Amino acid sequence: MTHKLELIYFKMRALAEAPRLLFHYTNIKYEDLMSWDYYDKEWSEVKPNIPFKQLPMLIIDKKYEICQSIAIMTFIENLAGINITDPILNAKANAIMQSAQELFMPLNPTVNFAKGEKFIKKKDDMLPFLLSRFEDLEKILKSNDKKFFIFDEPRACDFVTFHHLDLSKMLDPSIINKFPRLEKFLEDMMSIESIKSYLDNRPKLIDVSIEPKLVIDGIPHPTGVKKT
Ligand SMILES: N[C@@H](CCC(=O)N[C@@H](CS)C(=O)NCC(=O)O)C(=O)O
Repeated sequence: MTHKLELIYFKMRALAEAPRLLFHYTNIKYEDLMSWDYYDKEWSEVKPNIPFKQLPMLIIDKKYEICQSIAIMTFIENLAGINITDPILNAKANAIMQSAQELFMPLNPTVNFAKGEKFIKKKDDMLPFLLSRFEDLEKILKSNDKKFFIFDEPRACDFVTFHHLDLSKMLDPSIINKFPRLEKFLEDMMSIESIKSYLDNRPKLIDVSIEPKLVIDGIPHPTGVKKT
């Protein structure tokens, strides 16, 4: 059965990225919409009526509103029929996905919004956590003989991890350089044609740490929750 799928988000490279990557990888059609384009209202007016008052949210068949990016990832995996059926591997994948997702704060807001001295301070403050979590992730990849975290083909946990590791390059490219197995993981993900094509065509995030903007249809827009 084909569903109408609408992914609602803002102008930032953050929690909608893994769902977008997984939609492209699984070749599931969806519409990508800014909150103000979907609701024709400012975010402050929309927010109180969203189930968990934050985005991304996936609207299914104009009827079901699914918040929480991890819930959206699990839904896409189920819809595509690539969910991990072995209970132990499934639990392992969930632990990886949640551990990668914990990198969200403060990595994503810093890369998307912080400027100047604040950017540098936030980067320095989060560095020990990033190094420790990257080390954990690298250890898991090294301990199995698979290309990705669970199988030789990526699953939801790989896309969530990919997003945060990839974003860390915009915080400081030298962090990931310390982890060759994670770099290989990024390379392997980026060499998948559907992923490469998504990455090549997505809005570019520019002027990070100065005045971050997303280049949408050739026009640079300040990152944020407001229509520009
Ligand atoms: N745990 C949630 C976090 C969602 C979240 O933090 N969304 C932010 C953008 S990345 C948001 O909606 N910010 C606007 C607001 O809180 O008003 C998820 O994984 O989806």
